[in-house]
Amino acid sequence: MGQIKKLSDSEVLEQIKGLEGWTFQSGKLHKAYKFKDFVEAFGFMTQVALLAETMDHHPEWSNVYGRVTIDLVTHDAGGISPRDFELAKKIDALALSRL
Ligand code: H2B
Repeated sequence: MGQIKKLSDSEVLEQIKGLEGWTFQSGKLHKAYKFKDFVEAFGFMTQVALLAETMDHHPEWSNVYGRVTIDLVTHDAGGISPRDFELAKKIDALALSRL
């Protein structure tokens, strides 16, 4: 696990340009999703949870009714790694599939 590469701030800022709606905040990849109600939000969270488990890469997140706020960081790397970008893209694909 110790071999995961931590990306530099400039690498993060470059790669984040390829994502929609994600920002680099407090050393993490951050995005807030809005769904029409709690059931939609929680259904999305359930899908993300199962995806995260298969990737062995887990989000920091919170939920208030239809809003799901997600922060991605690689604890084992002490910063952002390619795994965070991989998970961010997959979470976006899940969110799109629920619209
Ligand atoms: N998730 C995240 N976001 N960062 C990690 O470093 C991490 C993880 N490490 N999920 C995994 C689990 C590790 O603790 C297990 C043992 O593989």
